[in-house]
Amino acid sequence: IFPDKQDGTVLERQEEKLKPPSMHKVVLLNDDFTPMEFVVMVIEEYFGKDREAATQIMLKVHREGRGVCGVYTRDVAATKVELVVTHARQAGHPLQCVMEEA
Ligand code: TYC
Repeated sequence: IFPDKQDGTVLERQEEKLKPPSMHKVVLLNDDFTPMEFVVMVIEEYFGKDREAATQIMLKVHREGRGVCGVYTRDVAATKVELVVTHARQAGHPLQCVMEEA
C-alpha cells in the first residue's frame, strides 16, 4: 500500500486490482509426417528440456495426440508458438503448436 499524504484511497484501490498474469500452456499436436527427431529437437531448443524429457514429451504427443511443453505468460507463450511454427514450416514439416489458457 502506498498511501497518499491526504488520502490513500486512489493508490490503494489500484494495488487491490492487480492480478497475477494469466498463464498459458503451449501444446504440441501430433501429425503423421513430422520426424520424431525434429520434434525432440524443437522441444529441447524452444522449451529448455533435456534430451530425455524432450523425448518423453514427443512420445506422449505421438501416442496421445497432444502434449504440454510448458506453461508461460500470454506473450511468452504466443512467441514460442510463432517461433516453433515458423521453424517447422521452414523445414517443410506440418507440426502444429498451439496455446491455451492454463
Ligand atoms: N507422429 C510423428 C511420426 O510418427 C511424430 C510426431 C510426434 C509428430 C509429435 C508430431 O508433435 C508431434 N513421425
